[in-house]
Amino acid sequence: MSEVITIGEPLTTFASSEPDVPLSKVEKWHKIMGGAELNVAIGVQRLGHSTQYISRVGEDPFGEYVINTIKEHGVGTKYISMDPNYFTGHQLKQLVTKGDPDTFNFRKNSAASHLSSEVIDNVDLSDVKFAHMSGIFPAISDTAEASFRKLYKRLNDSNIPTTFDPNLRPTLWKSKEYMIKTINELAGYANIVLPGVEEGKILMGSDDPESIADFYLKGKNTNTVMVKIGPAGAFVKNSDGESYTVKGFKVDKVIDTVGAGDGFALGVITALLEGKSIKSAALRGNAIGALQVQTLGDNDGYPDQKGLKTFYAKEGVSEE
Ligand code: KDG
Repeated sequence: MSEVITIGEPLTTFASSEPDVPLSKVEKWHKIMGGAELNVAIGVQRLGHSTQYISRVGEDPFGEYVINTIKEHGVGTKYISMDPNYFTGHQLKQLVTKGDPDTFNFRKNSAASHLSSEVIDNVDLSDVKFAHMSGIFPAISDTAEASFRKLYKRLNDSNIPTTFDPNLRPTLWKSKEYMIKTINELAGYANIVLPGVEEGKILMGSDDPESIADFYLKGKNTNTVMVKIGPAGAFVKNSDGESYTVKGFKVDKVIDTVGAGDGFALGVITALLEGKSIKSAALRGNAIGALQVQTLGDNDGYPDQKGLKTFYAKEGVSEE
């Protein structure tokens, strides 16, 4: 029995230990656990909600590391299999003093890219209250895209609420045109779409939050769009035409921006699971995004319920 389900590729990630060194020149690395959808599952679980993560890893030391780490975080591993024929996806990540880090992926022909759609038939959705879908998994192979679509269809047929984060990774897609067309189609199957302003520019040609929201509100199932506007917070618009901005939090020192968007998604999901308003969900998303950018790992900054309360008290804000 799990409240939240997601599908993705976990990444054994090697983060450089010195800032601003090109990846080819790095000599010392820290091993961390990454993967956007897994980050969401880890954060949801840390806030006290149960999760299942659908994936596939190789029968290799990275695969063992991934499964052990996922178990340590308490995320459900029932739908993670080990494949002896392919390797576990991995990534190099650069530490930077400014902006987003450079990354390099080793995931073409990875085990997750061979996650076949029959696996999806056996997923039990009976107790699932929320699903998180992101634009990374369908990018990694045609097989992954087919599995992703099958899961999405089952979620939609069962009326399970879904969030969709475009999570643009142009180097993983077969072409930019295919990426734009597919992401914009997939967004329409979600109830809540979570694009970033920069993604808006690529996906629909504007970085104006309201235009981005209006564009995604045309989606068949979409009733709410939350456009992430970086440190400024989030612009929210719903299908009744109501819109507002939920302000972000000031961060003194950004260590690494990776995982902030996933932090936003898990904040939204957990707040809604706890019966909070959409405005509070965006507030929690902003809070978790701000906490995450102050840490090095891809998911280390996500709080538990106590940490979240402490942060709100320090900032003088509360949820409704
Ligand atoms: O959103 C965070 C992810 O970017 C990171 O954990 C690694 O999944 C990853 C990716 O594809 O970049």
